Amino acid sequence: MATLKELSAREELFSGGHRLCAGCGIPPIMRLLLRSAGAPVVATTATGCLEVGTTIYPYTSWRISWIHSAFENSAATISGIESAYRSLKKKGKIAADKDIKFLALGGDGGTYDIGFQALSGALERGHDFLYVCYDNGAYMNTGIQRSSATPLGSATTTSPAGSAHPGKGQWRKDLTRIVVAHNIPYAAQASPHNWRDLAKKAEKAFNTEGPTFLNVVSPCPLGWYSKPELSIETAKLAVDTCYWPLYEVEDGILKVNYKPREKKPIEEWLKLQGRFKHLFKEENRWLLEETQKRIDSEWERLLEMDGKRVF
Ligand SMILES: Cc1ncc(C[n+]2csc(CCOP(=O)(O)OP(=O)(O)O)c2C)c(N)n1
Repeated sequence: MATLKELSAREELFSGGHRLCAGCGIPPIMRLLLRSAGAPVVATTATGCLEVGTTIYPYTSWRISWIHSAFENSAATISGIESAYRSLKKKGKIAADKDIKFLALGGDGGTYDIGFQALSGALERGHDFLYVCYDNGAYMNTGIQRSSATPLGSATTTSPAGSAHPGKGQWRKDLTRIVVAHNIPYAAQASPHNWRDLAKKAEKAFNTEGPTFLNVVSPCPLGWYSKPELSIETAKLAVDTCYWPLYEVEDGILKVNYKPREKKPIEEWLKLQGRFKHLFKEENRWLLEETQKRIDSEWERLLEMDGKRVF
């Protein structure tokens, strides 16, 4: 893996001056991703904060070839590009030794929900690309609507917390597990607070032939009602509470990449975020307990699978 010195000496391909919010998790994820590719990258981005915040005409933050796809088809767009690349190579119109990496990007709405069909199809067809989902846990760009990635009990504009409901009523979809079930050569979960782990996974994914996938937790001060200056700490707590375990599945073998020495109670992560404020009221205590129980059992299950073949 490239060292920190090497990574920092590489060209900055995601420029500053974009309009993403202060404290948004997306920019550090993108900067590290593009630095980790080690080759030219062609990227597609689904409609969402990343696309809207980086391409306000006539400006762009992208110092690479970049295409805005529709909300639902980032993976289909990259499939077409990658197929064209293979065909041009075959025809000798692109040099055989030329190495270009293909990257599809989307938020959780564009990946877990509306873009899922395109993603699943591209994984099944076996295109050579990396898909990265930045998971900020709601449709943030259009006003904080709940997605299937939104945590249980979270208040969003379409799952408001009040006397009738204590926020979202369902557990989040486990997209990483669903992607793993496509039997692709590499899939992992990462977080921007752990740059080494994220860069290593990005490098591995870019250098693996076939479809690869990274699900990266992405703090969102706007929708999480959290302090921008605490974003990285909030991401770290998502991992230290085991809400967002860092693990990878490589050629079918699962590996837990980080086991907190002291697993923190989920309340520590929740209390930094206004979207969970109502959970600390006495009448909603049961939801906190239910959340903790579910996290504990999912973490235990993951530890049981550590080092084992999962497909
Ligand atoms: C077919 C379609 N439906 C709805 C929209 C409106 N829309 C654009 S972005 C977006 C939300 C994106 O959410 P997510 O993928 O989670 O990314 P984020 O905004 O959080 O970055 C929605 C609903 C659209 N562009 N196209």
